Amino acid sequence: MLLDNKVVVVTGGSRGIGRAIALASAREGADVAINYWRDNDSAYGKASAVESIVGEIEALGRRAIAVEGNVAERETGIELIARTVEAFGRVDVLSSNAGICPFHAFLDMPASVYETTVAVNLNGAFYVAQAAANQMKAQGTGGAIVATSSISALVGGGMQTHYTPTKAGVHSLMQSCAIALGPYGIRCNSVMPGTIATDLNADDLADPGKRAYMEKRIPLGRLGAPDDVAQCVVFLASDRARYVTGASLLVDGGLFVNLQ
Ligand code: RM4
Repeated sequence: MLLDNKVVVVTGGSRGIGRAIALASAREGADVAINYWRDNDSAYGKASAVESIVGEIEALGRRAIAVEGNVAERETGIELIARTVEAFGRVDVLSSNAGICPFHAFLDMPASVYETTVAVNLNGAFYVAQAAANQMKAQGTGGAIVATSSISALVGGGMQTHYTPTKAGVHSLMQSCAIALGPYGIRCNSVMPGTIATDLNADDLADPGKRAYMEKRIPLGRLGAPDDVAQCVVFLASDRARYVTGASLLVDGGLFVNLQ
Protein backbone atom coordinates (compact mmCIF):
# COMPACT_ATOMS: atom_id res chain seq x y z
CA MET A 1 0.00 0.00 0.00
CA LEU A 2 1.73 3.15 -1.20
CA LEU A 3 -0.14 5.49 1.16
CA ASP A 4 -0.79 3.16 4.10
CA ASN A 5 -2.47 5.06 6.96
CA LYS A 6 -1.57 8.41 5.39
CA VAL A 7 -4.02 11.32 5.53
CA VAL A 8 -4.63 12.80 2.09
CA VAL A 9 -6.41 16.09 1.38
CA VAL A 10 -7.85 16.52 -2.12
CA THR A 11 -9.28 19.82 -3.34
CA GLY A 12 -11.89 19.57 -6.06
CA GLY A 13 -12.26 15.96 -4.94
CA SER A 14 -15.91 15.31 -5.74
CA ARG A 15 -15.56 14.89 -9.51
CA GLY A 16 -13.13 14.31 -12.35
CA ILE A 17 -9.43 13.98 -11.65
CA GLY A 18 -9.84 14.93 -7.99
CA ARG A 19 -12.40 12.17 -7.43
CA ALA A 20 -10.02 9.67 -9.02
CA ILE A 21 -7.18 10.90 -6.80
CA ALA A 22 -9.34 10.50 -3.69
CA LEU A 23 -10.32 6.94 -4.65
CA ALA A 24 -6.80 5.94 -5.69
CA SER A 25 -5.44 7.28 -2.39
CA ALA A 26 -8.01 5.27 -0.41
CA ARG A 27 -7.20 2.13 -2.40
CA GLU A 28 -3.55 2.67 -1.37
CA GLY A 29 -4.52 2.82 2.32
CA ALA A 30 -5.17 6.51 2.94
CA ASP A 31 -7.90 8.32 4.82
CA VAL A 32 -9.18 11.19 2.68
CA ALA A 33 -10.48 14.72 3.25
CA ILE A 34 -12.33 16.00 0.22
CA ASN A 35 -12.91 19.64 -0.59
CA TYR A 36 -15.72 20.43 -3.01
CA TRP A 37 -17.49 23.57 -4.11
CA ARG A 38 -21.24 23.08 -4.43
CA ASP A 39 -21.58 26.09 -6.73
CA ASN A 40 -19.17 24.40 -9.11
CA ASP A 41 -21.24 21.22 -9.06
CA SER A 42 -24.30 23.20 -10.06
CA ALA A 43 -22.25 25.00 -12.71
CA TYR A 44 -22.09 21.61 -14.41
CA GLY A 45 -25.81 21.21 -13.84
CA LYS A 46 -25.20 18.25 -11.62
CA ALA A 47 -26.23 17.44 -8.10
CA SER A 48 -23.27 17.35 -5.80
CA ALA A 49 -21.24 14.20 -6.33
CA VAL A 50 -19.64 14.43 -2.92
CA GLU A 51 -22.01 12.10 -1.06
CA SER A 52 -21.21 9.17 -3.33
CA ILE A 53 -17.43 9.65 -3.15
CA VAL A 54 -17.48 9.57 0.68
CA GLY A 55 -19.49 6.32 0.55
CA GLU A 56 -17.12 4.79 -2.01
CA ILE A 57 -14.10 5.54 0.18
CA GLU A 58 -15.79 4.15 3.28
CA ALA A 59 -16.69 1.03 1.31
CA LEU A 60 -12.93 0.58 0.79
CA GLY A 61 -12.53 0.49 4.57
CA ARG A 62 -11.02 3.95 4.86
CA ARG A 63 -12.34 7.10 6.52
CA ALA A 64 -13.49 10.16 4.58
CA ILE A 65 -14.81 13.64 5.29
CA ALA A 66 -16.14 16.24 2.88
CA VAL A 67 -15.62 19.96 3.46
CA GLU A 68 -17.43 22.45 1.23
CA GLY A 69 -15.72 25.67 0.22
CA ASN A 70 -14.31 27.73 -2.62
CA VAL A 71 -10.52 27.45 -2.50
CA ALA A 72 -10.28 30.95 -3.98
CA GLU A 73 -11.10 32.21 -0.49
CA ARG A 74 -8.09 31.95 1.81
CA GLU A 75 -10.22 30.82 4.74
CA THR A 76 -11.34 27.71 2.84
CA GLY A 77 -7.85 26.17 2.93
CA ILE A 78 -7.41 27.03 6.59
CA GLU A 79 -10.79 25.49 7.45
CA LEU A 80 -10.14 22.44 5.28
CA ILE A 81 -6.86 21.65 7.06
CA ALA A 82 -8.35 22.32 10.50
CA ARG A 83 -11.29 19.97 9.80
CA THR A 84 -8.90 17.31 8.50
CA VAL A 85 -6.73 17.47 11.64
CA GLU A 86 -9.86 17.43 13.79
CA ALA A 87 -11.07 14.28 12.04
CA PHE A 88 -7.83 12.38 11.39
CA GLY A 89 -5.19 14.02 13.60
CA ARG A 90 -2.76 15.05 10.86
CA VAL A 91 -2.14 15.88 7.19
CA ASP A 92 0.46 13.91 5.19
CA VAL A 93 -0.43 14.72 1.58
CA LEU A 94 -2.14 17.60 -0.19
CA SER A 95 -3.46 17.05 -3.69
CA SER A 96 -4.03 20.64 -4.80
CA ASN A 97 -6.34 19.76 -7.64
CA ALA A 98 -9.28 22.19 -7.69
CA GLY A 99 -9.52 24.07 -10.97
CA ILE A 100 -11.93 25.44 -13.52
CA CYS A 101 -11.66 26.05 -17.26
CA PRO A 102 -14.66 27.96 -18.66
CA PHE A 103 -13.58 27.98 -22.30
CA HIS A 104 -13.99 31.51 -23.70
CA ALA A 105 -12.69 33.65 -26.55
CA PHE A 106 -10.00 36.17 -25.59
CA LEU A 107 -11.22 39.41 -27.17
CA ASP A 108 -14.61 39.56 -25.47
CA MET A 109 -13.79 37.71 -22.26
CA PRO A 110 -15.48 39.43 -19.31
CA ALA A 111 -13.25 40.39 -16.40
CA SER A 112 -15.36 38.12 -14.17
CA VAL A 113 -14.45 35.01 -16.18
CA TYR A 114 -10.73 35.88 -16.10
CA GLU A 115 -10.69 36.85 -12.43
CA THR A 116 -12.67 33.82 -11.23
CA THR A 117 -10.38 31.45 -13.13
CA VAL A 118 -7.24 33.05 -11.65
CA ALA A 119 -8.80 33.14 -8.17
CA VAL A 120 -9.72 29.45 -8.16
CA ASN A 121 -6.82 27.94 -10.08
CA LEU A 122 -3.86 30.01 -8.89
CA ASN A 123 -4.85 31.87 -5.74
CA GLY A 124 -6.61 28.73 -4.50
CA ALA A 125 -3.56 26.59 -5.12
CA PHE A 126 -1.40 29.06 -3.20
CA TYR A 127 -3.71 29.37 -0.19
CA VAL A 128 -4.33 25.64 0.22
CA ALA A 129 -0.65 24.78 -0.16
CA GLN A 130 0.21 27.40 2.46
CA ALA A 131 -2.35 26.03 4.91
CA ALA A 132 -1.26 22.42 4.40
CA ALA A 133 2.45 23.26 4.60
CA ASN A 134 2.02 25.11 7.90
CA GLN A 135 0.30 22.03 9.35
CA MET A 136 2.97 19.70 7.97
CA LYS A 137 5.74 21.91 9.40
CA ALA A 138 4.04 21.89 12.81
CA GLN A 139 3.81 18.10 12.69
CA GLY A 140 7.55 17.92 12.07
CA THR A 141 7.43 14.76 9.92
CA GLY A 142 7.51 16.21 6.42
CA GLY A 143 4.84 15.66 3.79
CA ALA A 144 4.03 15.85 0.11
CA ILE A 145 2.15 18.38 -1.98
CA VAL A 146 1.13 17.39 -5.50
CA ALA A 147 -0.52 20.10 -7.58
CA THR A 148 -2.59 19.46 -10.65
CA SER A 149 -0.97 21.76 -13.19
CA SER A 150 -1.48 20.90 -16.84
CA ILE A 151 0.03 20.42 -20.27
CA SER A 152 -1.40 23.91 -20.61
CA ALA A 153 1.44 25.16 -18.40
CA LEU A 154 3.67 24.48 -21.40
CA VAL A 155 1.46 25.22 -24.41
CA GLY A 156 -1.43 27.53 -25.20
CA GLY A 157 -5.11 27.33 -26.03
CA GLY A 158 -6.96 29.96 -28.07
CA MET A 159 -10.04 29.61 -25.84
CA GLN A 160 -7.94 29.29 -22.70
CA THR A 161 -6.06 32.61 -22.44
CA HIS A 162 -7.29 32.97 -18.86
CA TYR A 163 -6.62 29.35 -17.92
CA THR A 164 -3.18 28.48 -19.31
CA PRO A 165 -1.37 31.20 -17.32
CA THR A 166 -2.87 29.80 -14.11
CA LYS A 167 -1.56 26.32 -14.90
CA ALA A 168 1.88 27.74 -15.64
CA GLY A 169 1.61 29.53 -12.31
CA VAL A 170 0.71 26.36 -10.45
CA HIS A 171 3.75 24.64 -11.99
CA SER A 172 5.98 27.51 -10.89
CA LEU A 173 4.38 27.62 -7.44
CA MET A 174 5.42 24.01 -6.85
CA GLN A 175 8.99 24.76 -7.95
CA SER A 176 9.28 27.63 -5.47
CA CYS A 177 7.47 25.74 -2.70
CA ALA A 178 9.95 22.88 -3.19
CA ILE A 179 12.74 25.30 -2.27
CA ALA A 180 10.89 26.99 0.59
CA LEU A 181 9.62 23.73 2.13
CA GLY A 182 12.53 21.36 1.47
CA PRO A 183 14.10 22.17 4.86
CA TYR A 184 10.93 20.78 6.50
CA GLY A 185 10.98 17.57 4.48
CA ILE A 186 7.95 18.67 2.48
CA ARG A 187 8.17 17.67 -1.19
CA CYS A 188 6.29 19.71 -3.82
CA ASN A 189 5.63 18.45 -7.35
CA SER A 190 3.06 18.84 -10.09
CA VAL A 191 1.36 16.60 -12.59
CA MET A 192 0.59 17.96 -16.04
CA PRO A 193 -2.47 16.19 -17.43
CA GLY A 194 -3.11 16.37 -21.13
CA THR A 195 -6.64 16.07 -22.48
CA ILE A 196 -8.44 14.02 -19.84
CA ALA A 197 -12.14 13.34 -20.38
CA THR A 198 -13.92 15.04 -17.43
CA ASP A 199 -16.74 17.50 -16.74
CA LEU A 200 -14.17 20.26 -17.24
CA ASN A 201 -14.06 19.68 -20.98
CA ALA A 202 -17.25 17.71 -21.64
CA ASP A 203 -18.85 20.58 -23.55
CA ASP A 204 -15.66 21.28 -25.51
CA LEU A 205 -15.24 17.62 -26.45
CA ALA A 206 -18.93 17.20 -27.25
CA ASP A 207 -17.93 18.56 -30.66
CA PRO A 208 -17.10 15.37 -32.56
CA GLY A 209 -14.59 17.20 -34.73
CA LYS A 210 -12.71 18.57 -31.70
CA ARG A 211 -12.69 15.18 -30.00
CA ALA A 212 -11.44 13.42 -33.15
CA TYR A 213 -8.75 16.09 -33.61
CA MET A 214 -7.48 15.65 -30.05
CA GLU A 215 -7.52 11.86 -30.22
CA LYS A 216 -5.58 11.99 -33.52
CA ARG A 217 -2.97 14.23 -31.89
CA ILE A 218 -2.31 11.79 -29.05
CA PRO A 219 0.31 9.05 -29.85
CA LEU A 220 -1.39 6.60 -27.48
CA GLY A 221 -4.56 7.14 -29.48
CA ARG A 222 -7.03 7.94 -26.71
CA LEU A 223 -8.07 10.72 -24.37
CA GLY A 224 -6.82 10.29 -20.83
CA ALA A 225 -8.98 8.93 -18.02
CA PRO A 226 -8.95 10.54 -14.55
CA ASP A 227 -7.32 7.47 -13.00
CA ASP A 228 -4.41 7.77 -15.47
CA VAL A 229 -3.56 11.00 -13.63
CA ALA A 230 -4.48 9.73 -10.17
CA GLN A 231 -1.92 6.90 -10.37
CA CYS A 232 0.83 9.46 -11.04
CA VAL A 233 -0.33 11.64 -8.16
CA VAL A 234 -0.20 8.62 -5.83
CA PHE A 235 3.36 7.91 -6.98
CA LEU A 236 4.52 11.50 -6.37
CA ALA A 237 2.76 11.50 -2.98
CA SER A 238 4.32 8.19 -1.94
CA ASP A 239 7.71 7.33 -0.48
CA ARG A 240 8.70 5.91 -3.88
CA ALA A 241 9.21 9.56 -4.88
CA ARG A 242 11.11 10.37 -1.68
CA TYR A 243 13.93 12.15 -3.58
CA VAL A 244 11.61 13.94 -6.05
CA THR A 245 10.72 17.57 -5.40
CA GLY A 246 10.27 20.59 -7.64
CA ALA A 247 9.50 18.23 -10.52
CA SER A 248 6.59 17.98 -12.93
CA LEU A 249 5.24 14.90 -14.66
CA LEU A 250 3.42 15.08 -18.00
CA VAL A 251 0.47 12.66 -18.07
CA ASP A 252 -0.70 13.24 -21.62
CA GLY A 253 -0.37 10.13 -23.79
CA GLY A 254 2.44 11.84 -25.70
CA LEU A 255 0.33 14.84 -26.76
CA PHE A 256 2.92 17.48 -25.83
CA VAL A 257 5.75 16.07 -27.93
CA ASN A 258 3.65 15.28 -30.99
CA LEU A 259 4.45 17.95 -33.57
CA GLN A 260 4.54 15.53 -36.52
C1 RM4 B 1 -6.19 20.98 -20.23
C2 RM4 B 1 -6.02 20.82 -21.74
C3 RM4 B 1 -7.17 20.02 -22.29
C4 RM4 B 1 -8.50 20.66 -21.89
C5 RM4 B 1 -8.54 20.87 -20.38
C6 RM4 B 1 -9.80 21.59 -19.93
O1 RM4 B 1 -5.17 21.78 -19.69
O2 RM4 B 1 -6.02 22.09 -22.33
O3 RM4 B 1 -7.08 19.92 -23.70
O4 RM4 B 1 -9.56 19.80 -22.30
O5 RM4 B 1 -7.43 21.63 -19.97
